[in-house]
Amino acid sequence: MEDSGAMGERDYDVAIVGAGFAGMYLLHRLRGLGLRARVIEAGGDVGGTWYWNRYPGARCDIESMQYSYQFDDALQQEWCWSQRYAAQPEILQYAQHVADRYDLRRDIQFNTRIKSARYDEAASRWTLEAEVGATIAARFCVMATGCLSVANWPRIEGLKSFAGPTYHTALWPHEPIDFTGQRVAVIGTGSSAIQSIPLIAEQAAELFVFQRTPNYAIPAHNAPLDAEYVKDFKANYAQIRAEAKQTPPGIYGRFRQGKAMEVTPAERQAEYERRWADGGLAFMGSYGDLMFSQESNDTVADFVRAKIREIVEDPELAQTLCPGNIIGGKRLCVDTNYFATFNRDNVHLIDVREQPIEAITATGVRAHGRNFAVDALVIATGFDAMTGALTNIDIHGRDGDGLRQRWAAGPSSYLGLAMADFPNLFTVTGPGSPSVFTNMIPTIEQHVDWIADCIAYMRAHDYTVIEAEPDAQAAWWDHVQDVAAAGLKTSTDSWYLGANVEGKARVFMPYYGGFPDYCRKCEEVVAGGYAGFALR
Ligand code: NA7
Repeated sequence: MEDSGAMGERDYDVAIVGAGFAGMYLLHRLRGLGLRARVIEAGGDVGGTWYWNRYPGARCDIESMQYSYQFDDALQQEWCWSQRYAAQPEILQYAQHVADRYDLRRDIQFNTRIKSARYDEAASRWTLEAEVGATIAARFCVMATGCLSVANWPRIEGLKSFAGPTYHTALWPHEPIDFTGQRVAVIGTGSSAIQSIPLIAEQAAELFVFQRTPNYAIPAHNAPLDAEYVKDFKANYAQIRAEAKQTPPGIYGRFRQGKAMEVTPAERQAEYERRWADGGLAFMGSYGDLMFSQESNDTVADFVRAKIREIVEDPELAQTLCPGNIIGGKRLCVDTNYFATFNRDNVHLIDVREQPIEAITATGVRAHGRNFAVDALVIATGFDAMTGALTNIDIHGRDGDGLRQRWAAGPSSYLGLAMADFPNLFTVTGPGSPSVFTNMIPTIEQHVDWIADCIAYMRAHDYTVIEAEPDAQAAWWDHVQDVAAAGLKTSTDSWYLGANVEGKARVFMPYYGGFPDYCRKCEEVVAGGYAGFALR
């Protein structure tokens, strides 16, 4: 693929935004094709969401042996995970190891946040402009900007007036924060709060947890990895990875197809007990219909509520911690000592469901008519998920229409990979991709391979422009909505629906049809000569 050279060193075949797991692997693949690619990254190093999310207890909820690249067997054989679920520092070290091993950093520009991307139709090129300094141009632009990368700040009066330090879990400082002897408030009880609260509680003098919606959490039973288990896993990696690709979440594990109501209550109880003892997200793999039948879902939700009542000593407190909505509507959490933490004398739960937080004051959080005085504020209110990182950039396609305007009433995308009227622009795990319902790294690899293969195909066939066709995009998006509506997922307010961000359109964004069906569709598109895409 030729380069015009008009912009000298700043003109590339492919501009990649983001140096998380997607951007890193894409750079590696494109180099292998002999293409000139440049990655622009807002952070100071690689790692994406794992670079920013450094709050205490930050940990992946997918087991380490599977939350890793598989594109190079030597890499997966040599890397040694220490625990069943790796903590953020170890995942970041892994990302850094990959950057070193493949010498990626020489083509990554760090500390540079892209503010706009514009397509010039006459030149068939994208121009990307950074907030400060750099402008680069490239034939293709790939947004490898992640699904959970833009912090969501709550709109609470007086948030900026707090005199002490305010920490957002998604933008945690790089130096360790010591809460010893402090009074701390945590706002939110999603995954980030559930992971950090037990550790903050061990340090803080008093911890006030402001809960709007209680969440389900399954114990992680995290532990150091057994050497024999790792050896065996590594010896069978290829087989395990292949089997994982055949399961809906793309995760190797026990996912049963049967219906919960087809077995006796005693059998169900035994199955849930076994899975509770095993721990982790595979808990929801007990039966195939848990996310499709209210009756089945009730059985598993009741089971978890009973566990919460067993763990939490004060019955009234336990009741406040028991979620009432379906289990799995919001993303299920995986915890270590979360519910037990509420048995501590220094931990206080404030239910702000009926009476929302009134304001943040200079000295604390005002709720229920009183001021909870604290020394530090932890905001654990999540992300502008799936679309935030894309709409934060002013992206303009062929006819100058901006993505922000296009998506004002909700996103639409062909396969989560490309959008009509945005030629030569790809997204990795964009809306409409199975992304967050799957093991992200293998899904990222699949998307990156698809994009790299597509660019190679275009080069081989002398095409310079590719663009999703509006009809194909609309059909895929209808399918994404139909699949979601067929189950229980849409019945709960969640970030999958954009419900967590005030003013955001409520549209179900990830594809819930499972990884195998998604991959099949992508393969059919390729086999059909990039069916649903216009190539010029
Ligand atoms: P989440 O899961 O979006 O959780 C955010 C939490 O913050 C949730 O409990 C919210 O309650 C709560 N929240 C948001 N705004 C407020 C206000 N104004 N007052 C009180 N509480 C509020 O974000 P996480 O960072 O924990 O996790 C995101 C994903 O990262 C997670 O699912 C994993 O995939 C990794 P709500 O439920 O909206 O009532």
